[in-house]
Amino acid sequence: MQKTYTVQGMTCQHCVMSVTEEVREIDGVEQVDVDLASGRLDVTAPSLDDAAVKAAVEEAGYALAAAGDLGIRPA
Ligand SMILES: [Cu+2]
Repeated sequence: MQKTYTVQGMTCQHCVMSVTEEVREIDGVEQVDVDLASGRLDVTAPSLDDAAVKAAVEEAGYALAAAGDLGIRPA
């Protein structure tokens, strides 16, 4: 499955790398794609805990967007 979130606060490619590295550390995550311009975060995993994604993004120093509980983008 793939889930898409919105990350706030990223300003450069280094931010993208930080978020990517942290989210990659979540158990079972197969692929992480971050788009700096839109703040779009795509995560691919067999199953995915939104709270774990939120924690990873916060660990990197950023936040998921307020839209929706966890910044999850509507499909
Ligand atoms: Cu940065």
